[in-house]
Amino acid sequence: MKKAIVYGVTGQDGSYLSELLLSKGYTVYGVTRRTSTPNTLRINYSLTQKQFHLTQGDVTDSGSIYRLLNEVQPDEVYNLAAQSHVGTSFEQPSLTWNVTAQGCMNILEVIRSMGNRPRFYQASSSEMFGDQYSLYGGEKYQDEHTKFNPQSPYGVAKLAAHHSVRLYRDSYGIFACGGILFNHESERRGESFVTRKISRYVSDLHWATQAGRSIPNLKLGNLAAKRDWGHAEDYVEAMWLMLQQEEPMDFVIATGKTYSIEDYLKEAFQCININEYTRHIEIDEKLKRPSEVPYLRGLAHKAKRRLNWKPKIDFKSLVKRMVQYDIQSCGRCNKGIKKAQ
Ligand code: NAP
Ligand code: G4F
Repeated sequence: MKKAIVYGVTGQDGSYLSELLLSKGYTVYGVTRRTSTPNTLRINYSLTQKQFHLTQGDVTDSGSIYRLLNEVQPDEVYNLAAQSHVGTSFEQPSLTWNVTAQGCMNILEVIRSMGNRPRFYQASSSEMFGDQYSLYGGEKYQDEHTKFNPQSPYGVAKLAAHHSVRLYRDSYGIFACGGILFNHESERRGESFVTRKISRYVSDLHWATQAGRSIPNLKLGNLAAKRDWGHAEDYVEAMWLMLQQEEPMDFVIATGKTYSIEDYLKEAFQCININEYTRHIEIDEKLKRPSEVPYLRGLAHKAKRRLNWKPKIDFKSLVKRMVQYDIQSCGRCNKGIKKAQ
């Protein structure tokens, strides 16, 4: 039976990946930071499984990484830990660097020192491609050969980590892969990311309308940016597949289709039969970033060819799933409040 360590287990991807690994018979060691109150909501299912162990640690603390990896002697290590919010990275660049770039290097260094070296997955990001307009002057897809041009402290930190993975693979023969994943969302997406912010608002609006109430408009930043959005459940499968190959290498994981924030808004509001969504939206200049990534569209041909991977959930189904989930969970919560009263 294989053993895997998952850094960032309490996050969106960490929770889906743990479930996938458990379903494949792995023993999973999920690493979580010390928090003053529990933040294990997303891993409630994994916590009920005998083969799942939750352990405390932090990617900025090399000693804790050293002890855990040497004690567990895992077959695979997945580094999903990051300060993953691009907007926040402009406000907290040093923290973003320490966690997102240095954290990856810390794990690689421990792996380098080990006798039985585990395979390593690094959560690289399409944010590393950054602004492709200024490079190519138009809308162009991105793949493993595209030049990187990051536009945020987050993108810069992810690129440093990505290059570290390549360097340690080439220099020391470590089995390390960088999965360049394009945006992927889900019912478990953090609430400050744009898709979940919108699905939660649509749900609130639905229930407020049912109750004959109105709610304040939704404040958003740049609506013109385009993203290649997939579902996280599909994407964690690609992470696992990368570590099952004979040779370590990097892969782009994407749907190949791109949509603007406006497209997402339209689709989400249509789920509650509202076509005129603009009267519910307000542009807040403070939510616009000092530098933006205007266009992302990935081509995952290599992943299709070598991993036999392709996404199953398309854009429309993704939006519908997110909105319906929020409406249903908010509905349960409303009923709960009524009962308590
Ligand atoms: P997420 O929900 O924000 O999860 C990030 C995880 O990292 C959380 O479990 C967080 O713990 C943990 N973490 C933060 N700082 C840490 C530290 N110092 N030590 C240990 N753990 C720490 O992100 P996600 O959407 O699941 O994404 C997973 C990874 O893929 C991230 O590295 C992200 O940058 C990258 N990525 C994501 C996407 C996407 O579209 N989702 C695309 C490309 C790449 P807490 O719960 O305690 O905060
Ligand atoms: O949802 P977002 O914050 O995701 P972003 O910046 O694309 O980053 C996500 O995907 C990356 C992969 O490309 C990951 F590496 C990263 O960890 C993260 O998961 O913003 C998407 C777009 C941006 O153009 C942003 O400017 O939506 C725009 N936006 C407009 N209004 C907003 C808002 N973004 C957020 N978060 N909040 C808004 O109110």
